[in-house]
Amino acid sequence: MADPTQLTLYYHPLASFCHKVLVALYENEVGFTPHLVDLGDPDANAAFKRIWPIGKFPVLRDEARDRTVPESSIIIEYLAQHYPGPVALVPADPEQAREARLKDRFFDLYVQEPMQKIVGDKLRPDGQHDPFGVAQAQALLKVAYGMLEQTLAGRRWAMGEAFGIADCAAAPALYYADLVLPLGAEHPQVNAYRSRLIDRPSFGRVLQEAEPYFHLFPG
Ligand SMILES: N[C@@H](CCC(=O)N[C@@H](CS)C(=O)NCC(=O)O)C(=O)O
Repeated sequence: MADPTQLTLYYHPLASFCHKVLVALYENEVGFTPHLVDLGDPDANAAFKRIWPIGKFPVLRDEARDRTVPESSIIIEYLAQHYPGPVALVPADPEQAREARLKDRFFDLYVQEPMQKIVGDKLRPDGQHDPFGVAQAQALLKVAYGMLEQTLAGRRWAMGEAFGIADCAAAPALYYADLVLPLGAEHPQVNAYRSRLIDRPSFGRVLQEAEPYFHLFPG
């Protein structure tokens, strides 16, 4: 297990892209120090932007290697490379690895990002909403749901029997997407996959830790 003092995760317990990395950390029981960033606090916000000026979390800081690693997929690649465990987050086989990365991108770009757009719009002040953008996001999510309904048929996890990076991405993406655009009865495969993700102990722990903050989730 990694020395928890050498890895610091800048994150927020409610943030879906942070959930993705937390699942990866918990899967392999990698020790780390959680650093909760309150972006609403000007000092904390400024301090975080000195680490990663883009200002989006998660960001992993590895003191042992003197590396600052932003972007959830890159963090998971980094963990797979430097802090491996029983769960191979990225498959060893290059063809399988490419496929897993595509699925990771799919969940980020076509499920999580449209979900964020819909949620983000609820947080906008009156007069600043973007109904056209929200409708586009809903349409994209529906296409993604339909594609997943096909690709998940007969699979326990995104890549088959082995849990990995794509499932880390899928867990928060589908958890929240269903809240803003319900999967409904027409997506039984995706619904069942989402339930399996929620039952996975690593994601269950993430949801439990997010519980005290759920009242901040709009709607
Ligand atoms: N591409 C980034 C996206 C990260 C992201 O969007 N993080 C959200 C939280 S889930 C965030 O930091 N939002 C705060 C903001 O945009 O101000 C990743 O994969 O890590």
